[in-house]
Parts: sequence; C-alpha cells; structure tokens
Amino acid sequence: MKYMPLPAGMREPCAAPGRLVEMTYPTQTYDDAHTPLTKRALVYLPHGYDATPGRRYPVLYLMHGGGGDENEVFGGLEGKTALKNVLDNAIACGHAAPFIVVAPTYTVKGMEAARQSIEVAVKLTHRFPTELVNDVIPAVDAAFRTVPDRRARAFSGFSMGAETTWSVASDALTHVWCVAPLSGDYWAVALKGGADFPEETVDALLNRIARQPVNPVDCRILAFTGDKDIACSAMQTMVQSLTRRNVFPLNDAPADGCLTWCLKPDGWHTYDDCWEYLWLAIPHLWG
Ligand code: FER
Repeated sequence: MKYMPLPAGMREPCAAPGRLVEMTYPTQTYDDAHTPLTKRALVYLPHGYDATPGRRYPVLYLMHGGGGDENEVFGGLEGKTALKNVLDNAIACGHAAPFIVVAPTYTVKGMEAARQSIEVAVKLTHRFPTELVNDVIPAVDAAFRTVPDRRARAFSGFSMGAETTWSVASDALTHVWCVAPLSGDYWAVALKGGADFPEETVDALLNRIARQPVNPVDCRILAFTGDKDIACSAMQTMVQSLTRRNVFPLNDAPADGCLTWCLKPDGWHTYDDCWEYLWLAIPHLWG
C-alpha cells in the first residue's frame, strides 16, 4: 500500500470526542505457577456510544511497545498522546465507522523485569494470546457493546506490541480476523528473528497458524513501518519470506487472505509514525 501522510489537523482535538475509561479483568500469569492476577486495560469508546444504546461496535486491540504498560498508547485516561484525537477525527470525518479500542498490557505484576529486559518481555508477549482469548476478549465483550465476532476484531501493536501481534496471528486467528503489526518483527525463534532467521521465523508462524481451525484466506495481515525504522530491515526480510510461501499473497490493496505491506519514506521508530500507520490501517481492520 502506498504511504499517505496523516491529513492536516487530525492530531488536534475533535468537536465530537469519544471517551477513555478503564476496565479490570481477572486473569493469571500463564506460567507454571498460574498465579491469579487482576489486570487493567484502557478502553476508548467512540463518540455516540452513550447516545446510541442499541449499537454494537467492532474492536481494535492495541498493544504498547517495550517498556510500556496499558497507559502508554493513550497517555493514560487523560489521553495525553495524539492517539485519541486521531481516532476521534477518523470517526468524525467518516474515515471509518465508529469502533472501540482496547489498550491492554502484556506486562504482569511481579515481572517488572519485562520493562527493562527484552528477553523477559518476549516471554510475556508469547503468553499474551492465551490471556487475550481466555480473559481479555470475554471481559471486553461482557462489559461493552461489542460485535462479538472474529470478523469484528483486529489486533495491532507497535514495536514489542507488533511482536505480540505476530504472536496473536500464530495463536489466536480463530478469535481475531485482522492482525496489523506496526514496526516490529516476530521473535518466535530468536530476538530479531525476522532479520537473522527469516525462514525459521516464518516456519514457526505458519506452523502455528496451521494448527488453528482457520483458513488463511479468511483473515488479513497489515504490516506497516518506516524506512528509517530500527525494525524495518527485520520486518521487511520477514515479510518477503512470508510472501514467498504464498499462504498470504502480497497485495497492495488489503483483501481477504492477503498480506499488505506499507513503508513510510522517512518513517522512524516512534509513536507519531505509528499513528499514521494506524490511520492507514483503520479502514481495513474488519471483515
Ligand atoms: C524490532 C526492532 C526493535 C522489533 C522491536 C524493536 C519486535 C524494539 C524493541 C524494544 O527495545 O522495545 O524489529 O520487533
């Protein structure tokens, strides 16, 4: 897909704002100890959610990057990052129909090392699809007026959140129809595995997808980054290898079963670039 810049004004406050709320849900550590946990997520409810009680909305799950937590992408309940304005404006100008966004975290109390250590973080990102399917999705569908269907669920994330997104593709495509990794490759076989072991990484991805009762044609992958991004070469190498397998053919126009690649000229490894990728992805997230 050709990169297009975010239209002017989209990061500014919108006259028809949605609102941010928090939710908590019961889960567990999904390690050998299975320690029960209560975790928190931030939830964006679009403008009109309260005034239209009969309406149900598709859901985008959006994972933060390394070192972050559930507050990171929105900048807390105050919405200090540009993301909330970008979503408000996308919906207000008709770029996309209203949808809910859930910002969870792969981090876990007691494993604060994940904030500093990428090795620990990867353990948690690889456990997250189980938490998503068992705990997060059921809690979100119970608490909010969602469309409780896989075609109305997308999962995206930036950097380590993109790593989480590839992991969700591996293990949870039966629950999520579209995955949109933004500026990150898949570390299934090694850190930076997309760069150093692209064939083994793609084998791991496709073998895990094949274990799920889902047809690759009935899902969508949107992989976006920038040409100056530290994740670019790893992601590009991995996506090229994935394309050669012909399971998800590369297609510039997002279509069922297809992999769409978008590269921003002069795009760096920042959330500001990430919001632009999200903007481009938003009209294609649901089936
Ligand atoms: C990548 C390059 C960098 C990537 C992640 C990072 C998952 C950054 C990680 C961090 O330091 O938080 O390809 O893919």
